[in-house]
Amino acid sequence: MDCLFCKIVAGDIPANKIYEDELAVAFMDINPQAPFHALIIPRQHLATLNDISVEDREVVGHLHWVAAKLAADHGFADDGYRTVFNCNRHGGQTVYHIHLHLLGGKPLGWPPY
Ligand code: DGP
Repeated sequence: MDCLFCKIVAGDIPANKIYEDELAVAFMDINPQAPFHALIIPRQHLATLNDISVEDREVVGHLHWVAAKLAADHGFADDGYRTVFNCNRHGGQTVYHIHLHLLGGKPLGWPPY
């Protein structure tokens, strides 16, 4: 499958990986939008949030658990952070393998426009 993030999971394309387990891989975003900006992705290919099924609930929930763990491990859990899934064109999705953005390390603006 010609998927950039599947290639990062497989190790065929380098990435600054900061966490891996049986379900998920996390690595630093190549174009950071905050002092800390990681992407947390499932090992399995799921193109968009619209493609998840009831069987995928565990892995999608797990991505959030990894986000909270990384925020704690990197020392910004108490200050706070943001997690975001972008979906399709209006959501600003550019890579079609779901990824949870984890942004932290500064006060973040809202709303995002
Ligand atoms: P989105 O717009 O939500 O689909 O986010 C895609 C993110 O992926 C974007 O913030 C930049 C990041 N990205 C794209 N290509 C690469 C890559 O090759 N390596 C890494 N580490 N991040 C990438």
